[in-house]
Amino acid sequence: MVRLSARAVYSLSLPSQRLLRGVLFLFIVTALVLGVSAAQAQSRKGGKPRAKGSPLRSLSAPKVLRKLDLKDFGSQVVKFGRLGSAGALSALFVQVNYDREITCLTAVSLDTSEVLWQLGTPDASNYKATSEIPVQVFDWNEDGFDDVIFAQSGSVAVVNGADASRLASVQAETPYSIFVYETEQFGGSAGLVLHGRTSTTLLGPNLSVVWTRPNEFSHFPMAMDVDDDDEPELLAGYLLFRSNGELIWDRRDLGAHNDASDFGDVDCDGERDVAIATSGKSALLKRDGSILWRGVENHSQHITMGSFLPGRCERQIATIDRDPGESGILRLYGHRGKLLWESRGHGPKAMMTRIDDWIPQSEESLILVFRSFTQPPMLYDGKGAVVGKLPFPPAVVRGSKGAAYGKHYAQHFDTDGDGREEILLYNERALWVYGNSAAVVGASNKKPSQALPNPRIFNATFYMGMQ
Ligand SMILES: [Ca+2]
Ligand SMILES: [Ca+2]
Ligand SMILES: [Ca+2]
Ligand SMILES: [Ca+2]
Repeated sequence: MVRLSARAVYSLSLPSQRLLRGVLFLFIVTALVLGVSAAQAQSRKGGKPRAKGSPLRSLSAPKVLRKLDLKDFGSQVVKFGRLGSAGALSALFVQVNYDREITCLTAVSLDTSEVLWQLGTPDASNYKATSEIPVQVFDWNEDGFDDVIFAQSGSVAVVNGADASRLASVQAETPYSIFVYETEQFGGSAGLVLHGRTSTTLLGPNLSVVWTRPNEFSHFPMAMDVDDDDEPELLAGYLLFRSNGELIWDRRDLGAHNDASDFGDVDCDGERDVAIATSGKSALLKRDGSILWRGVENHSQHITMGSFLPGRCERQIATIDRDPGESGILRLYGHRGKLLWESRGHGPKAMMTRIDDWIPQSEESLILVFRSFTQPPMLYDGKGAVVGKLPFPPAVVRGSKGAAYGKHYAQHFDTDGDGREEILLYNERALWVYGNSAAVVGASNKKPSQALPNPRIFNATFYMGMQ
């Protein structure tokens, strides 16, 4: 490179100095432009690990598709499905009182914002939820449109999703959570699991009790076929049951309680594995219940497995740690339990979920971290880089001093059938739908995995991160 000393420059005439400075300026600008372009090209090829805070990838930038204002029926508990007489893609807003009793259900079309029906009396002060609420949206009577299953006033009821007319109900103690169990034992119809604080009960399609077992507190069951016989077993807390109620294994030694769980073949040995956030150190189990490895968390709250590092048969495991001192730590582990990276400071109430179909024609999963009070929801890739920031505005919400991101929540599925997931964010004031701003180029080579009906949506839980 040519070097010019300051003395040599100032020995030139004034017009020559200006000319030289202009040439230098153009040189620097050109070099910067070429450098950024080369870095972006390298980033797109994925050949170089991106540092945290590197430019967002052009294929993953989120944009707002629409926004719904929630008037007096807003809630922090929202379920999704096809409701109303035409089966419109809808949100069901669930208001509860301080005793976790459901006080109002409001079905709203996501396309038109029209209120399709309302059951109960809306009250804007009943927006709050601090735990699971026993309600799900699922096609219980198998007519092709979703219905609403919920516990209220000592009974479990099913109302027709078309008009909220009652289809069935049975007396039952209010469970902590309701789970739709797609077991084969009822000739193709689903059963309902009432998961309580002291027991787990399976109801048949006619809402009669099939079996009930004592259990300890946990948030939400999960169905998984551990032995590949096409009949899913039921993980309820730390107990794994066959669909007939027979106990397969008991891992109550793992920790306080099962906060969240996920399953899939992490180590690519052909057998599904079970990941559990234990309120302590995360655990990955073989399907026989034996421990493969434990994580490093103080309070593992959310856990999910995915192809965050695409192109490998093995999968990785992401967790959120509610560490009391270092609250809100996002971690990613390799399939053998090696800690790959961690990201701190997401806040004490941070949540996380896996997004599978965001980047077009890609098998790459991303991690959505949300409910941080200090920043909008972010999409992370498997190398710990932020690859998308949701344009979610801080808002003055009830209970917050001034504008903050607050206790917003997230859900995600393919709302328009283009094979890509949309992300839905909501607080008690409004619901936003976000899509990927990148254009779809060519036909998708993927089978849409996130369209409705989707077991992850009809078995949605407050304690996300799981299947
Ligand atoms: Ca139905
Ligand atoms: Ca099975
Ligand atoms: Ca395995
Ligand atoms: Ca879509």
